[in-house]
Formats: sequence, structure tokens, C-alpha cells
Amino acid sequence: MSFVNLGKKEINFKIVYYGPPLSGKTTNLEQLHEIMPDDVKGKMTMLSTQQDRTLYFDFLPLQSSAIKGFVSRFQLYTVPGQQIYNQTRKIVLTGVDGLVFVADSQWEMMEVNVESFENLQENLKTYNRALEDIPYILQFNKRDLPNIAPSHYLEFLLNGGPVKALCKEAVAVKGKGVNDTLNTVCKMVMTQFIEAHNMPSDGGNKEPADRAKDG
Ligand SMILES: Nc1nc2c(ncn2[C@@H]2O[C@H](COP(=O)(O)OP(=O)(O)OP(=O)(O)O)[C@@H](O)[C@H]2O)c(=O)[nH]1
Ligand SMILES: [Mg+2]
Repeated sequence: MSFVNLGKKEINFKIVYYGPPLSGKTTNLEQLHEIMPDDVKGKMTMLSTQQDRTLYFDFLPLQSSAIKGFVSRFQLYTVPGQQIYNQTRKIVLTGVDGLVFVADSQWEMMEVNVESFENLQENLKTYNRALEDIPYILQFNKRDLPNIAPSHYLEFLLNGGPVKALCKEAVAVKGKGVNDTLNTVCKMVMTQFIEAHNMPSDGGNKEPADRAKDG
């Protein structure tokens, strides 16, 4: 859950990138790290195997000033998509404030997309939490590949619940859609926080992604 340090005038938000194996979660963070200015980004930590598969998580801290008088820190995490690492996925979800579900748009990945989406909801239940109560968005990644399902089909599979999530198309490996995804989820997370705590917003668009080098 968001953590407020009144002494330091800091608010910390945790955003988790979730999704099936190899959908592009780590690539999202790598691209964000690439495009963020130095005063916004901290050190990126990647805990992966030699084959670049996430073993525990990746971590990228960013900061902005979108809530009046406070520095907002966004701690971005990815989970390991491989099935065997479910315990780690659960741990990474602890205290999550916002979620990006990175789906793989390739036809042959539809089943694993659905499995992973269900696995996310199962894992949240262990913390007595429901997806509907957490700001989240769906990212349909790998739109550059030839064998992809139309976005409306992915929506049909993943967006049929009580709450309609925002959907973003992306080509994470080229940085496309990555910034927009982060920007949107950060805004949602901050809006929820401001409403819950009755705090004044700066009114500006100063999420970390707004300061990214590519605009
Ligand atoms: N063609 C294409 N490849 C992509 C895209 N995004 C990521 N990839 C590739 O997909 C592979 C897996 O990407 P990762 O970011 O490591 O995937 P992950 O979701 O972190 O995987 P795990 O950590 O194992 O769960 C890499 O080879 C990426 O370069 C994309 O938009 N298009
Ligand atoms: Mg990864």
C-alpha cells in the first residue's frame, strides 16, 4: 500500500508489471529506464538468469512531484512469468498500488495470457484483495509481430469482468506505448490516493512518464 512519510514529505507507490512468461515485462522497465531523465530515475535492479528470464523481480524507482508539497516515488516491479515462480509473484504483489498486465498479443499465447490473468486474481485473494479495487491497465504487447490477435479479441478474453480496464497497445522492444502505459497507471494510482486522503492535487501532469525524453 502507498506509504506516506510526512517528515520527508514523500509518498511511495508500488506499481507491479504482471503477465505470462516472455510477454515483455522486463522490456517495459528497460525501455523506461532508457528514456527517463537522470533526475527522475534511480538505479535499475534486475535479478535474472543467464538467459535473461526474471528470477525474482526487476526494480526501477522513479520520482515526480504531482501531489502538492510531496515527492511521489513510484517503485516499479516486474514479476517472473515462469509458472514455477508463483511464490515469488505473490511476494512481489505485497502492498501493490497499481498494476500493469502485460499480455502477449501472439495467437499462440492466448491461453497463457488467460492463465496468468487468473493467476493474478488468485494471488491477490491471498491478501484479501480484488483486482477491481486496484487501479490497473491492460497492455497488449508485441503488436509488431505478424501472428497477433486483434486487440478486441484480447479485450474479449481479458476485459470481461465487472470493471472495464483501459487497454494500451505496445511494442515494448521499440519503446512504443511504454510511456503511455506508465503515465496512465500512475495517474490512476494518484487519483485513487488523492480521493482516499482528500489531498490537493498539483493539477499538473508531472508523473514520471511526462518527463521522459521522448515526451
Ligand atoms: N517482437 C517483439 N519482441 C518483444 C517485445 N517486447 C519484448 N519482446 C521480446 O520478448 C522477449 C521476452 O521479453 P522480457 O521483457 O524478458 O519478458 P518478461 O515478460 O520479462 O519474461 P519473464 O521475466 O520470463 O516473465 C525478449 O526477447 C524481448 O526482446 C515486442 O514488443 N515485440
Ligand atoms: Mg522478466
